[in-house]
Amino acid sequence: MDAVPAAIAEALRRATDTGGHICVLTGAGMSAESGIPTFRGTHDSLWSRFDPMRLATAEAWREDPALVWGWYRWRMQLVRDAQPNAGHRALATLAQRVPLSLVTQNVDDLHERAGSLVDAHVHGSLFALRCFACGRAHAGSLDDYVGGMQRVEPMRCAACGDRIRPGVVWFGEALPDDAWSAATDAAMRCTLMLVVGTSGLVYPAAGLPALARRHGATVVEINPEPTALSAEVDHVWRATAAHGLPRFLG
Ligand code: BV8
Ligand code: ZN
Repeated sequence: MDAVPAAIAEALRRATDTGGHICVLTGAGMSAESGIPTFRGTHDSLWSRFDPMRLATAEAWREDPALVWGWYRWRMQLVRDAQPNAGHRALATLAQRVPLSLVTQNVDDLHERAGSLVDAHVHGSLFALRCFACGRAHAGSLDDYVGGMQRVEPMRCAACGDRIRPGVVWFGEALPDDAWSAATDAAMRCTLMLVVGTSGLVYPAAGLPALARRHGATVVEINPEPTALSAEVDHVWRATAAHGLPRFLG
């Protein structure tokens, strides 16, 4: 799993030598080496008995907001305590050398804390809090969550009194227009797409590699495991984000 496979190194060289544009699509595997559990991997988390597919929904929020908010407060704490890994940092460095658009499905801020400019958070951001009812951004401080697995009563909106929710996209919710158009624009413009750490199961985001390919891009998957996308990419590198991405820097 050491050096970048020749065909992939060649695709990167070709893209950069011809003034091409690279689009990087990241998923939860990007943050795995920072200690953030992935959605579908082996959950080493307190919450493995809860299914994110069930909890990350407006229905779960309506049914038991304190349970869902407790889950998000736990995840926010995890991210706050985590550090960007060598993969996050490598992408920030790569973007200083070649034109690069960063599209992430992740709701953490580890790309930003590594110095990247994120062009699209297609599934929103953990820390962008807003009112569930009126949508008003919550600028106030966070509650006094002390960690661990517990129910936490959500804070209340200063304007309408409804509950404050995390600014993430739940299953069944539309992706933010601006993020989605930035993501599709980057996918259609790029000459090379690197798909890092995603199982390729969640749509419409999982359709971005096929969109890039239809517009002439070479698509490379960087993932230690096979995924739903593996059969439709040009090259596969069974490597992890923190091990593989720094090797793109030469
Ligand atoms: C939409 C935010 C329409 C929340 C997330 C029935 C009803 C309703 C909708 C649907 C339905 N059936 C299908 C759908 C569509 C649905 C969907 O795709 N479902 C799938 C699962 C079947 N999609 C939606 O609902 C989307 N919205 O369609 O709206 C609409 C349109 C107009 C108007 C109204 C509605 C919204 C989807 C967004 C859901 N929100 N996150 C939160 O975080 O709590 S998705 C969630 O999964 C995360 O964002 C995550 O990024 C995303 C995808 O998962 P991955 O990133 O791929 O992570 P995963 O754990 O799966 O895989 C990790 C990978 O990393 C693995 O491959 C592993 O091998 C690899 N890895 C591990 N370690 C490493 C590594 N790689 C590299 N290095 C390592 N070290
Ligand atoms: Zn409100």
